[in-house]
Amino acid sequence: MPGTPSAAPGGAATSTSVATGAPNAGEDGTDPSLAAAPALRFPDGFVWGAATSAYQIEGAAHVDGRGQSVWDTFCRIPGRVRNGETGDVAADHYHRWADDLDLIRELGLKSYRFSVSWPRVVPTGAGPVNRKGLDFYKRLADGLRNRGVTPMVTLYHWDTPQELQDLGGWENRDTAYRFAEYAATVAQALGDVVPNWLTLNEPKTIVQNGYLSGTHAPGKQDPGAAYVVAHHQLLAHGLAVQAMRPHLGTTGRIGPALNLHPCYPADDSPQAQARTVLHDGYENRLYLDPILKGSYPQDVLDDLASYSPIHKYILDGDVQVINSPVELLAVQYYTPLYVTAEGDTVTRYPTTEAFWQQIYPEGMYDILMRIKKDYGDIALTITENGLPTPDTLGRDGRVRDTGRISFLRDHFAEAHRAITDGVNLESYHVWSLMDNFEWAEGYDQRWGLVYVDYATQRRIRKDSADWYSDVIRANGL
Ligand code: IFM
Repeated sequence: MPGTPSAAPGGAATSTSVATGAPNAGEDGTDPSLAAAPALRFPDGFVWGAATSAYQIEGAAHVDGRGQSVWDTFCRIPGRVRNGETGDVAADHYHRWADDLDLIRELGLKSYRFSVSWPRVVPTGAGPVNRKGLDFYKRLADGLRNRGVTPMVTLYHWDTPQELQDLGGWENRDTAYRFAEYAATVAQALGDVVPNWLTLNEPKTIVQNGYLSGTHAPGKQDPGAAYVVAHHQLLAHGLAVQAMRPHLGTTGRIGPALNLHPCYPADDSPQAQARTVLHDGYENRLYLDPILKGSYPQDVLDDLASYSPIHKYILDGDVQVINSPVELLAVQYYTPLYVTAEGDTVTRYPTTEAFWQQIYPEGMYDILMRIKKDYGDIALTITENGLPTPDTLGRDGRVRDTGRISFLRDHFAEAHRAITDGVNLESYHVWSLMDNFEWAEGYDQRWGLVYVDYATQRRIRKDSADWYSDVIRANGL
């Protein structure tokens, strides 16, 4: 299984190193250098935003008819989530949504990416629609529009309804059809207010963390099944695109949200080079090729033949469905991967509190340029980029997350370089708007621009939030 990846977001962390740097934030948290004309100006109309997902912030797990998801189940298995934490309350966004939207407006965000909880809308995954659940997202989307913020909706951010999991989850082809029905329901309800739609968030993380390492729900370690799960998710993407289309008018755009990893050989040996090509196949081409080119990468299929029955699950016509036209590609960039002659991955750069994340901003440029080269000029949006930092609330009420400012500045600069070199990048969403439930890490890691004091649910803008507001106002850095 040479391509089996080792780095994926949200796994159990052991590393302690942090991002460093020398940000320019002044005493009041703003960046004086941005008051003048920015050195790196983004194109007019470039859209700045931030992202969250339902299970990570909403809480209200047992409210208004929400069904159970695989994460509700997983969190209750002893030892699976740090400190035994759950998303039951999280940042209580379900109840605090209006204040949170005010905060979004105050920060000056132009786009806000949130996810819809499948079990909140279809509690059993296949049965009747829960009107109260759907109404919550309608309020959210309308509330954003009323505040001048463009909503971007992700339909699946890992919260598979438990009842579907009991029937096999993504191992069961039927789940792809149920997802398409649910996607159509949401598109019908919100299609008039939401212009940008993402089907699945990081299908690769479900494969790697959910079915290879088992560090995420549903917590399996079954390489054979893992790639059946990959295919059924991709099929679900294509079926959803087709099912949603009639509800989105002429302006609604749809795409997948893929976490892409630029892969580099760890040394100059031909073996490392060859392993890197295959690793790239597992990390990137396995998802990009069927969606954007209408074919699975042959080298990955050949490699899979020895340990996964995926071939038997790819039925006639599936790849054409997966290849249904999309208008957007959402890219989530966190880390590069360095591949050895043995096919392992090694760490080259400082990591963050997330052990799998090496700080390498140039990787952002490389992955964007590579998409342009291999997949053309489809509109690109960065839907996630960020890092956890060891944020604490000071006595003065400030959270001085200088590492986050440095990190974002360097990554924004690489995005700017890619735009300058012709990449069709239209927007950038920082992960995350606020601190939240970081899956197997529970609440230990803080990824937000906004600090959440979980004891009181008070929101406090970190220095990075003020700095980001300045960037947005200047449309550059
Ligand atoms: O928090 C996650 C998010 O849910 C998906 N992408 C990676 C983030 C950081 O691990």
